[in-house]
Amino acid sequence: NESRFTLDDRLPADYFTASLRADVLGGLATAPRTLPPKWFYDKRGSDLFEQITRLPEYYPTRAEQEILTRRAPEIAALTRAATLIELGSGSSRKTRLLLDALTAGGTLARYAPLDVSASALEEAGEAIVRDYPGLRVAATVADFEQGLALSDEPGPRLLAFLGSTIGNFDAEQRKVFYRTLALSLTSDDVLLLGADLVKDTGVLIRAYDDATGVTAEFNKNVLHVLNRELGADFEADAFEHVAVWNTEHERVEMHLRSRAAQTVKVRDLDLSLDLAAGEDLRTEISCKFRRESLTAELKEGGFTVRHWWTDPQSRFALLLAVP
Ligand code: AVJ
Repeated sequence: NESRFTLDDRLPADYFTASLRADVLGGLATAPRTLPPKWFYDKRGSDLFEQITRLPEYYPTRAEQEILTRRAPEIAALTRAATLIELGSGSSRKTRLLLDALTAGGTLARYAPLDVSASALEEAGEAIVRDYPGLRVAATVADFEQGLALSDEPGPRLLAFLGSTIGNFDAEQRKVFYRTLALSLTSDDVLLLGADLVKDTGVLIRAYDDATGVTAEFNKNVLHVLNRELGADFEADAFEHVAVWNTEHERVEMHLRSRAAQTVKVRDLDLSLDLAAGEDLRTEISCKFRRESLTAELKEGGFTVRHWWTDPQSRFALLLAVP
């Protein structure tokens, strides 16, 4: 099994501290205060996200799974992929639906997950090697925002970017992302993209503000990350978890709202933040999509949408696009 699993760590040794510092200085030091969502996902944050995917209010994971369950055989037949590349693979639970269909189709030789978390890749990779005899797992620890190096994977390659993680990017970041991706793929490769769709605002807000408060814990987890990694002194209880629908940009935003005027110190950055009562830190954007505009932005980014599938309730879309 060992020999079928490789892990290539492409992150520079100081990646976590260096980029976290840059993000905090660039995002938190001045208003409007923002933090990129990637810092939620330490061990505890990843566990909380797993819990979120099982919440009754958080429909995206289940909706995407419904589509994948139904369409995986078609995706395997259409792509005949030799390599499945997955960006931001995390626990790889939904991936198994694709792996099952692609191994049944007899084309798949390699699974290449890419994630910033080495531990998530190790855990998922080892389980997959165990459960799929004959499959090679070539995992890469990398931040796909820094570009992709997909060079030596056998084709045709199916590149999966699931879970509507694309929604964490604003329109400008998505444009750069599509173009970078289009340049790394060849004409027999395909992109499989999961995207959450615009729907009733109440349904959207509840998905990000659940009754049991798991999402609030997840949101506040980023404060624990900053306390631990940068010696900050955030008090989680001094902030309120807020989910907001941004009508102009058609996105849900998660904010942490300062309950009172307070000063927070970030020791390792020599930074002192004066927060007003009611002032928000924006910790995540989760863009919601429409078929026409998503198809158009992909086109502009170098991709033609070939298939568009939704769950029966049209909450979520899975699409196949070619460069
Ligand atoms: C993993 C980024 C797709 O935006 O829905 C879940 C993360 N945040 N609940 C999303 C998340 C709050 C999730 N993504």
